[in-house]
Amino acid sequence: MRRFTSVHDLINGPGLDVAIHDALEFARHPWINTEIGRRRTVGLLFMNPSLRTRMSTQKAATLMGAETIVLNAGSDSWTLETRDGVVMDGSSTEHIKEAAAVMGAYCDVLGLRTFASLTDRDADYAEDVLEKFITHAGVPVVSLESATRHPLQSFADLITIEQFKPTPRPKVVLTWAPHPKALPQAVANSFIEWMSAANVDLVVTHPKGYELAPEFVSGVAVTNDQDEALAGADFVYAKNWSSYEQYGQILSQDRSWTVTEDKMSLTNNAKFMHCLPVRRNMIVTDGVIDGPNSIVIPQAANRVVSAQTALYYLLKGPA
Ligand code: AN0
Ligand code: CP
Repeated sequence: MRRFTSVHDLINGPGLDVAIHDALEFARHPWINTEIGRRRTVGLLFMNPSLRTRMSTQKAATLMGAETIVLNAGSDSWTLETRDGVVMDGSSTEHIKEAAAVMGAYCDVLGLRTFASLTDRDADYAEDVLEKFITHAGVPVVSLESATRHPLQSFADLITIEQFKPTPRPKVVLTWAPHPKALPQAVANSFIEWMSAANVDLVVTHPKGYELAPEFVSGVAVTNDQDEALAGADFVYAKNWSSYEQYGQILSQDRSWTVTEDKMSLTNNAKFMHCLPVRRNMIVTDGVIDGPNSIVIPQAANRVVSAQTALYYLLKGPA
């Protein structure tokens, strides 16, 4: 595999079922393959903050025997320009083209985290920054969250659902929840994309105005009635996102969408999931996230597993 940027890289590569099988094997036996990364280097470039992605991807590389080099653009490396053809007379010191090529000269696999601009929808949905990075890196690239997707998160989410599902085809509900700042649609888009490829019954619910991009939701059950969506759910996945139509805007912070104990009582004793970081008592009440059905910590722990599986395929090379 040359890139891990969406579920399609697994579907067109090793196959999603094989990848889930391999991931569950890594979850049970983390040290099963310490040779594949030996004498190889994984470079991770962060253009945005991170706790989980940063630590879990480093940990995953260590489990495979690889070294890691981690850079935060703009603090421990130069500020990066990502637009083409601009006169670089502003605050950015280096272009992503040279940065990617140089990192590719030092490393065997590269990772990039870059959020959506939330101002230029066309550039965000063309994955302008990630695609430039891939073009110039010259080595396999793993997305550490891009403008429109977060594949390592969604893969970890799927692994978690596989581990906790009470029936072969569980009902999974993705619900929008309020947040004080404008967030990308990436986690929601990506979750929908992975769940659509998996053996689950997916329902998406959000207030009017928070419709996601047609390329992600076409054919998916979507309702503006959160209570109706939650009925009979086996998993409740909460996430905030800003508007796609009024791109990057916060249209509401309606707290009636917060996931509460009352909301959870509508479900089939559902497990609660969130990618973290989470705003308590905005997205979800303390009672739910601290309660016995919250699986946010095992979910976050599975970030090591998803990263390990993805790095395994990237280090293995084409096939
Ligand atoms: C980011 C987002 O919503 O995409 C990263 C989540 C993994 N969240 C925040 O910035 C709070
Ligand atoms: N879930 C997730 O990607 O978290 P970080 O932003 O902390 O990496």
